[in-house]
Amino acid sequence: MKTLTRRTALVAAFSLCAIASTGPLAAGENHEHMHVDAGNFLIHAPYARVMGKMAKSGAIFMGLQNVGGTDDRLIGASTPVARMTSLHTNVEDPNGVMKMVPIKGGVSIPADKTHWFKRGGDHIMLMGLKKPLAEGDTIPLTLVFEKAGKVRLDVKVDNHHKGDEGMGRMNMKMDD
Ligand SMILES: [Cu+2]
Repeated sequence: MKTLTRRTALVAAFSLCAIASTGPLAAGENHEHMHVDAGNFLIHAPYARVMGKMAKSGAIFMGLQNVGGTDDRLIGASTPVARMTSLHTNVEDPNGVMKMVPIKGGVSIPADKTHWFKRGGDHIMLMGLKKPLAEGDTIPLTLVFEKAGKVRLDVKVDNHHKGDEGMGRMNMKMDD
């Protein structure tokens, strides 16, 4: 029952984004979730959470909607709260275990498309956290796009994020 409810909520959230990305983006348009207008990109529902047992790592998730009218690419990210920030994805190894690997060459985001960074898939990895990601804290994040350049935003820590648990297994191999 719980699972069903979550799945329904997820479908609802994605439907909203589908509507938003196909229609014209009128000023003051309401989304059910928080979004950031960053010029060429609309950033949907960004949040950060801790990863791993020792909470020395974290990850940031969001939807990046390209509204700039030209194909672009996310080539990097940085935040002062982590010693290393990188673009990661999850792949299944020959034994069926999901492993995190760096995304080489960045993430392509064609014009008018939305790319979701979500649990079990692509994510912005934070390694060597200088302090724990405390619930409700806000951390500064800089995204670097090939064409749109640097975009600075604040990302809220939400360690109990609901809605994307069904996106995939997060059976990570981590050293911490
Ligand atoms: Cu990762």
